[in-house]
Amino acid sequence: MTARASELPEIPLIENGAEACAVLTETYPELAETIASLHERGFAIIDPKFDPADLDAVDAYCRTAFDGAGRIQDGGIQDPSIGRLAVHRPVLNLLTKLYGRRAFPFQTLNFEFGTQQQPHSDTFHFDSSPGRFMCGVWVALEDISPDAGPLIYYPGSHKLPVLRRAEIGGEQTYLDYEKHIAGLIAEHGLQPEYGLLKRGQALIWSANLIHGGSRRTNQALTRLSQVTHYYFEDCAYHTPLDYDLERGTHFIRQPFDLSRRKHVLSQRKHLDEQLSWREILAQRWHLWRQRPPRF
Ligand SMILES: O=C(O)CCC(=O)C(=O)O
Repeated sequence: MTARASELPEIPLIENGAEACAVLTETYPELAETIASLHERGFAIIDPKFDPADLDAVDAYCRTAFDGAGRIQDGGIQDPSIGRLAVHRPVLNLLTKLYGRRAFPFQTLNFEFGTQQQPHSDTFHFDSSPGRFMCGVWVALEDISPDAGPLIYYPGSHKLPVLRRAEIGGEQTYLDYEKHIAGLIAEHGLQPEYGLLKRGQALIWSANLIHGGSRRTNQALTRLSQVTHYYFEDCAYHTPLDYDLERGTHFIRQPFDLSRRKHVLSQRKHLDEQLSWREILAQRWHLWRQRPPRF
């Protein structure tokens, strides 16, 4: 989809109230279930019909490449099948329809075991202006056992306000953030659900959905999975965790679009504050040095 910047929605269509979702459902009746689930509950389980040969190839690559670490970031650089899952056209098309802006993948993570990661929202790691133009797609590379520490998520939590770094007390470290999220779960009585997906199924989560990795009750069980994080075109991209509290300035990202294999510049028009060119160049230099090699 190509649209003029002025025609792009300021709020993801899927997050813009019941009326926008009714229009989406009318336009794409075949997506009615996905639209309803993502809108109401903040996640949707889909079958993207990945090529089984790609699933086998990712599986085979990861089993040898984990090498004790159990986690591979941006593995598409070494293994094209990981990249192919990330740029799978039906997923890109679906996200583009649901959000109203072109979706692009900018990071992959592959896991061997359940992560047991504390509940969090991706908005604290990868935010955008306008807000909520980010989502994760979690792919099961094998049938997930309840004892393998499946993905845990809290339906409806995506509707909570996006937590700003300045709102978190204490030393404002990541630990304080996790405590704050645990407090929100208790305060709102949020009830968890678990991602017991079958191999090849995927779960889309909204940027603000609280999720993490549940406890592994059987340490021997693997939980092979790939998470791809997606942003959407023509936004400013930033990392709230690195927000400069003293100066009130964002840490601007320059994400690497895996589908077009190039960096995407943040659109400064979407930012309230004006960073000096010196700061922007320093941030770009920092990100350029971390850039993934071309694959
Ligand atoms: O796979 C998991 O257990 C959690 C992954 C996750 O939280 C993330 O990638 O944001």
